[in-house]
Amino acid sequence: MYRRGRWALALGCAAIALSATAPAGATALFGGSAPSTAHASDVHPGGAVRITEAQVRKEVRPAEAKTLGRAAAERLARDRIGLRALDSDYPQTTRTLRFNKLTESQRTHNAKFDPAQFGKFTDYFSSPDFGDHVALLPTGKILLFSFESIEENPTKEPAPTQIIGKENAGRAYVWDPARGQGSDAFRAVPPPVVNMPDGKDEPRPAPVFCAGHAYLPNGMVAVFGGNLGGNGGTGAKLALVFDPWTETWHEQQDMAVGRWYPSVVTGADGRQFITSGQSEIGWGDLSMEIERFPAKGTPVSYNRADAPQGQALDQWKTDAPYMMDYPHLFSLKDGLIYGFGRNFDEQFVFDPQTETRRKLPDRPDGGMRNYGSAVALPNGSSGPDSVLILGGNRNDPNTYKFSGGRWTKDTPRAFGRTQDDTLILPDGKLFTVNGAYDIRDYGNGPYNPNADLKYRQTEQRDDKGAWRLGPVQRLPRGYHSNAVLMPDGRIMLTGDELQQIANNPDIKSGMNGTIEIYEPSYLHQGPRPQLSRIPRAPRGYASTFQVTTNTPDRVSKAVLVAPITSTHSVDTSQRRLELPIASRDGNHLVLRTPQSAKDAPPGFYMVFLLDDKGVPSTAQWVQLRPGA
Ligand SMILES: [Cu+2]
Repeated sequence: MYRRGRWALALGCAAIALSATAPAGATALFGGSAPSTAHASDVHPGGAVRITEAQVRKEVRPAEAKTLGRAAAERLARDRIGLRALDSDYPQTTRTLRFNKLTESQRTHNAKFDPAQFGKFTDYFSSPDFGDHVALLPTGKILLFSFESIEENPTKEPAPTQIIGKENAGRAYVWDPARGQGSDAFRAVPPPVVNMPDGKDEPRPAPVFCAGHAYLPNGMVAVFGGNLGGNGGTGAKLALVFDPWTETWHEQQDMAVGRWYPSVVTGADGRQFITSGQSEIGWGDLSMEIERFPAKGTPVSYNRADAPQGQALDQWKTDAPYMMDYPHLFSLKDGLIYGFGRNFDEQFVFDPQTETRRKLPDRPDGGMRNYGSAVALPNGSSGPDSVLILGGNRNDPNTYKFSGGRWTKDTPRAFGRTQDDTLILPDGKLFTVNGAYDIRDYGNGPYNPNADLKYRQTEQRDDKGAWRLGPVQRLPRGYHSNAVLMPDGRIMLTGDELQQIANNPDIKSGMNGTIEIYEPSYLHQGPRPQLSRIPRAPRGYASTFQVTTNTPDRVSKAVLVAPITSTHSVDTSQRRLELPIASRDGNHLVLRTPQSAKDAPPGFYMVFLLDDKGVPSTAQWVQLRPGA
């Protein structure tokens, strides 16, 4: 029935006349690769679908009228007319042509890259979700969530951000890579049905998109905020937990304030630090309160059988005065929470013990950064003490490092990009994918899916900090794009509903998202070390544990890599630590765990064994838990 909902919604917008301007996509297909300087600002408003009684009479199928009754047959007839109207609003041929062209240009461009040097894009397949929010689960599966789009025309806004009522709903799926790439590899795990406080009394799957998220120490994913609807982005108070072990959602008590575009990080104490986001009043009114989950008096759950249910949050004594949403939060090795705001002068450090904050020096770029990537840099066997701010300014290729209380300019990338994602690979190198010119702008004006193709280029940073461009991804992916390092060492790309809608060769298939797989160069450099066994029980800090390998001669390092949960280029969980090898005995290696929860907050981590070139094994999971 959701199809009906979608065109009926377009009908609901009938007061808005069709724009007199031709849709942007129709004429400028595959234009030059240089970004247009004349930046179109005409956003094409939603079109009207007007259906006359005569049209309905003509469309009604006598067989349907006979078996279902006249009223039902008329409803179906209206649906068909409505869907055709939406189709004609943006031709399928344009989507197919653009997709074919991207496929072909990817093939040609990537032919020159040696996979052993640059890695290789291997797979591209349909997904039932856009993947605007992702979380690698400690089961090896990947949680994808977003919303039902309200548009199949990529020159219009596809997200129900401005919708108040039942069309403003969330959706979620789990992809199991072990089951391959067909539709049965995905399982629908819809968010719990809630009745949003929007005055509509229209219960629907919780609109948990444009929220913030982080892992709980028991491997679950806590999601805070979402879309209340309207006014340019209005925050919901939702607090939900996704249990990967049972693949079920659990509602918690509401937050004190609404949050649309908040950030969340898990601290050394295993609790979530939640701040920022547009408030319940809407865009421009930010929620500066800092909330904590669970509340101070509630014990943190380390047990995978204990899904929090109806737990309360509480508030810090201080607040976080960010004027821009989605700040980058990191819990660094001193146990403090660092919050790097998008404005240059909104850099703070927060102390979970004293619930106080302190201002950090201004970021030297002296400006505002759009959504863009940031990572906590690997620091040997210690937790990270430095952060690299990368994306967010299309005019600034520089990267900025915060370390030891001060900023330095770090090695530049080839060009500036926003909406990018940067991953820490098991070998410690950084890898950037995705990116765009601006929000829903790929270089040729807003809501024009024809992209400046330079943003499809991946870019990799070596041990010395030097960047080099690599193979191109299939789709341009900007706003709402994501990338995930998988336990087998491959990288999954997804997200950006506008591009996924714009390039769907079959928009009526019911699969309106896509996933791309990239194999880093380390998967093309011969045999890999093997990690055969790891203890299942949680491990404590400053202790040791034994792993088994069939390739002891090929193991020179062991590393701990945190899983990724990300959205809007914000990923607060990524970190990589070496696990020193304490001793070796045949096929057995004894590994040392991190010194304290400040180095690596409690939770589930991937353990990779590496050879001397940095080629990783497939990972296995270990849970770090204080006192275990
Ligand atoms: Cu968003």
